[in-house]
Amino acid sequence: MKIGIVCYPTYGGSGVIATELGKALAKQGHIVHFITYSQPVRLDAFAENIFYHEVSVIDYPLFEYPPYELMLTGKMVDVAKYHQLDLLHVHYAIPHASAAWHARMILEKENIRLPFVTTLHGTDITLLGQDRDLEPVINFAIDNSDAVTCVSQWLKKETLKYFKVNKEIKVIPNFINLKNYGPDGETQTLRKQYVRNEKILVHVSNFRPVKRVADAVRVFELIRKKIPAKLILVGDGPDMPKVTALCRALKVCDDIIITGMVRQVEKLLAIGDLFLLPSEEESFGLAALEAMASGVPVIATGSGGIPEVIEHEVCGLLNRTGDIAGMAKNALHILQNEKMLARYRKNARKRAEHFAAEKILPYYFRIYKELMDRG
Ligand code: GMT
Repeated sequence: MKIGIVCYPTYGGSGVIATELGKALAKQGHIVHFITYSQPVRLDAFAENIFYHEVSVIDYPLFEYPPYELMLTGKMVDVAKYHQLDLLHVHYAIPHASAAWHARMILEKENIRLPFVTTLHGTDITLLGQDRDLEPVINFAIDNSDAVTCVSQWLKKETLKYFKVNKEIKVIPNFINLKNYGPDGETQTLRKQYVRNEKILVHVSNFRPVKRVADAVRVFELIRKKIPAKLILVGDGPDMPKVTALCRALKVCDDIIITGMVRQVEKLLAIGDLFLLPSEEESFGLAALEAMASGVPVIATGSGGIPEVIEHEVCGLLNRTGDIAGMAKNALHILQNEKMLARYRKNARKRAEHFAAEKILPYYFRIYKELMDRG
């Protein structure tokens, strides 16, 4: 098959999933064309059957807002025609599914068939979907996709709550390449660079308000009052100034390591004892799954699709959003008992196995085949 993949290429779970999916398809011998505005961050491996097409946006003085969606549509049409794509898989309804629909219409006029699969990842539904002007556009894009998937049962329910869609939505949870996670020969050396005998807590995100990174800092402050500990904050984003100011105000800067964006997140996860995910809402929480695959239990909020990923009292503990004291108490409950920590670690890795790439990917491949067979 020749497949076009469209995603947000920057740091974020949807880009990671799209990229890993493309790499897995390429490994099976399919030809994969990524169409994005910059090279996806996890597209690190060279393969002769993976191609990357950059969408560049025209800079014309008349355009106060560059027409990205139209440029993307044009690029989809061009790649589909020239490389004879069999189908497109777009991640995010806006603008990707809308652009794919537009591209499909243009190609139809030339008797070229280009079906497309849309995967909903969360914020396109939960945040953008609440916008009155975008709602009909998202609704249309979902209903006019050839197949629609989403990453959790919770997200499917939310989609059906906010949109009047008739299209069947299949739930395909996110997946993980287990072999890329967990301690390796360098883990102990790396750990020693950060701590002596302190416990390590890790948080990874894009520091958007929905992630509530400030809560992670406050939870850490309470933990550190009881046990020696360090917090590693990985990532960057709009809330970074607020988070830095809070660290200073709480006088915990000496015990908080802010790494900024890191490509090899798995290296830092492997040295962690506990992962903090205090999000307001997560449709899935891929960062938690990455932690679990590394053998790191998770203290999280039980919001959105998180309970579908983290089994409460098995591989992590869940609290209400904003329950800082509760999250700190639960973290200490695990960290202060070595036997329990070891059990939670083991369970975390085991739970991650439910989401192993080789188990989940066939669901996507089946959808592709169905679309091809419909041809
Ligand atoms: O959470 C973000 O800010 C990024 C966003 C994305 O586009 O990657 O994440 C969404 O998709 C991920 C992959 O499916 C999910 O793991 C995240 O839970 C979801 N984020 C939210 O629902 C807030």
